[in-house]
Amino acid sequence: MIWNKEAECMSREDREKLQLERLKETVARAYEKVPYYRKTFDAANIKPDDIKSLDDLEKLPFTTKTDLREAYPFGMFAVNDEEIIEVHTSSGTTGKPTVSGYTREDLEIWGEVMARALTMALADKSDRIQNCYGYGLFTGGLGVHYGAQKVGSTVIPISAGNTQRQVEIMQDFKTSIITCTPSYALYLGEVLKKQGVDIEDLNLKSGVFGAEMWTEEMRNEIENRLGLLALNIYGLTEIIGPGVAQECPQKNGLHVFEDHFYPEIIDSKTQESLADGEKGELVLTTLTREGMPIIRFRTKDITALKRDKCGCGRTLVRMDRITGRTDDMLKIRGVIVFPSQIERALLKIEGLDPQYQIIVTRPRHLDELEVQVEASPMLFSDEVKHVEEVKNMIERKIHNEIGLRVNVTLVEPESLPRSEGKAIRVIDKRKFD
Ligand code: DLL
Repeated sequence: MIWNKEAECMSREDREKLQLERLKETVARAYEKVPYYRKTFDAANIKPDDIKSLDDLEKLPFTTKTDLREAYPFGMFAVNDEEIIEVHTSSGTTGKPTVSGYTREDLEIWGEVMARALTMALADKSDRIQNCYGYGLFTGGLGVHYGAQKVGSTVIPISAGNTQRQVEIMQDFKTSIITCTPSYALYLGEVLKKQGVDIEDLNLKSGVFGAEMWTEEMRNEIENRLGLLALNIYGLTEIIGPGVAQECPQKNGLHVFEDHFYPEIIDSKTQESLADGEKGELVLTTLTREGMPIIRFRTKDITALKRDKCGCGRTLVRMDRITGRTDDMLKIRGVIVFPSQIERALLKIEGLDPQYQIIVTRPRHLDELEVQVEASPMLFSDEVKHVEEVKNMIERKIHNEIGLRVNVTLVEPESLPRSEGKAIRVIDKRKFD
């Protein structure tokens, strides 16, 4: 089943015509309504009328997460407040998040692309979709929700967490499609096994997993454990949320909904465009967004585009699964964490020499974050005398900063590796390549 055959299967020529038309409108509106774009276009000496072909997009300046943060909270909106009917933020827990604002039409489009994504993952009216992405400011929960309702499936808005309840609902409601992060899917599989649940007794058909990096090996594990077809969904708050791209059952890359989001791949060092098939940083431009048009957003996600024919019949360009980032952003249990946030927390602690190392592991399929800190004698003040107290205090400070629990290990002074160049602060033992 294809949700929107016309949009998903049109010829490349027709689609490019549509993209150009929409690009021109977007650029003109951004320039007219958003001071940030006016400023950057003027600085680059570009006027909206200079965009005459899709290749001209390259002339436009990039937009970064920092630019969006500087416009916090609503500086990137291109419409009056009255027209914005919903907001979401990126999933980091502290620091200024990036805000995304939606008009009624934007929510309509979000529902449309999510309906396409879910249909690609075999959803129809007869399905019960257990949506275990978090509801709230995170885009995962409501994004899937809008798409599921558009398709007409029954959405079970259970949100994240409470694994026991997830298992019960999955059994009692005969859930046929599950949506969550891939690491949570693996964990669910483990819990099912432990509880002796036979997957033959479940009704699972497919799963729509994303919001963090995962691998082919993880796909195999999830499919075996849950007895379903595991497909990859990609998206980001700044652009719309989930529903920028989705894998079809051919499992040969994620179809980008390019009539709404225009993808480019650049070399992140030279910022030059790369050809199809070449691996680089994904850059996205919204083509239909009203509330917050985004031009040439540097996602920092690494992938490549391919345009060869897909067996499913869709002509939408495909992107490879994300294999890395150009920065040090980590996603821990679906939440964005930058090592600098941990450093900031450590620097607030008196007497602490900020020699630290962050170790990310995935024991039993859920991310764990360990922070090793050198235990200098200075840390032990009159009030805190014991190792356990110091450890708890540091864990609390980090928790306040990033909103996640971490394990702090105090190690001998001067025992962490010193580096002569760039310090290696993060050891990510999860494998994504
Ligand atoms: O994670 C939106 C989403 C929700 C996508 C549910 C899929 C499912 P943010 O919290 O803003 O939005 O994080 C966006 O997450 O730039 C990638 O680095 C990473 N990411 C998202 N999907 C994937 C994926 C949501 N399928 C950031 N594979 C992005 C790898 C992903 N990384």
